[in-house]
Amino acid sequence: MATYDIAKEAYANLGVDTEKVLAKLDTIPISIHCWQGDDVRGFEQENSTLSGGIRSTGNYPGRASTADELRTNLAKAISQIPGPAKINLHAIYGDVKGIDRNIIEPKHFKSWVDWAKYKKVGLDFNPTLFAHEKASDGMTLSHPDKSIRGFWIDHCKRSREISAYFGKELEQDSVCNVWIGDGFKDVPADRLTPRMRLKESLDEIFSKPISHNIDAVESKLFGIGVESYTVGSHEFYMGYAVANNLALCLDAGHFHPTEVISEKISAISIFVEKMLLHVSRPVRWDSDHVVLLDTELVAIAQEIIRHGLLDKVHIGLDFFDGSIDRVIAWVIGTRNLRKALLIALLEPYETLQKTEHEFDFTKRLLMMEELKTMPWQGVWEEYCKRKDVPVSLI
Ligand code: RNT
Ligand code: ZN
Repeated sequence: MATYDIAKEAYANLGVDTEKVLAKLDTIPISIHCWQGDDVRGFEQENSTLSGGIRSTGNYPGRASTADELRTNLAKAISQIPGPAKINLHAIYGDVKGIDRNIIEPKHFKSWVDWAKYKKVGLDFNPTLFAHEKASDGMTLSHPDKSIRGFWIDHCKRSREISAYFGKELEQDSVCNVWIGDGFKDVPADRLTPRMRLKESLDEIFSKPISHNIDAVESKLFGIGVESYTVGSHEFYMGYAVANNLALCLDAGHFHPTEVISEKISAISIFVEKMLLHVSRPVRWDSDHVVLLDTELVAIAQEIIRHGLLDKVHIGLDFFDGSIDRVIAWVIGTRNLRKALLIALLEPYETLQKTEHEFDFTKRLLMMEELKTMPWQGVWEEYCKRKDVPVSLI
């Protein structure tokens, strides 16, 4: 019997219809971050360096240095990744050589829109508030200097316009995610004022409603050089997102090492209309390692699927490893996320829920453990075949 037939029968015995699962899996877009392809450098100038508390390490050959190269490499990755994709761009990835960030326009991203139409992928966007002389104090939207804040406010406003342009052109809302690295290396005297300034800046950025665009805000615990205080903390943005009806972005690497975002999704989902995930992998800190098919990845997928949150949660990736083949890194990480979604969809959740409601914790544990060795690989193989991508990469 073919692998898929064996799997189909095994899941049918649990009341799970693998055909329905495959159809559902194929409706879930994954937003692939462009910045894995060039170690977060962008195309503003020849030799840009990364700053803002994040770091990419490694010098494996093949780093993209032009938008065309990056698109070629993304296309190579996509050809090995089954299922619908969006590409997540940062503002530094447009045709923006010599153009400062406060004056970027949709036209600087037309080449990406043309390509996205041709490749049948959606697009998402991020203003870039790091790796810039006006971010060199380690503060942007919370900077004490009004003119510096103004520069970044303009950048974010223009970013929303670009995101809306993506959404309109591609007939699929684009998520525009604001992340800043603002903070202090050492113990602050005043934790409040920068947060008040950030709130004011955000109020101005989001003052005008804009269609085809979903605004998201991303919190963080700390970054390199900003170990003691981050202005845009989790509490700050959770409050801000709830109060202003914005999407809250949870990055898997932005919490204390014993915290997991899978535990947060259900709670937050009750209070916000939209969420964005930056699926990443912290190793001891926010190191942005390539996403593995590990327990937490499956748990993240389970939280989305079990609670029917697909309409609420936009799923994106965020890792950057320059020490291995950058294209394969995309392929491994994105396939892993798709596999996790498949595993979650194949779960007989209603049965699990029922055992729990009946306080039958023995059966719940037994089932959860048995499910781990169910033949989901057979269904994955079938999905890859149907999507015309390689089943095995080795
Ligand atoms: C940084 C944040 C942010 C960035 C990207 C490049 O810690 O995770 O999302 O990784 O914007
Ligand atoms: Zn992130």
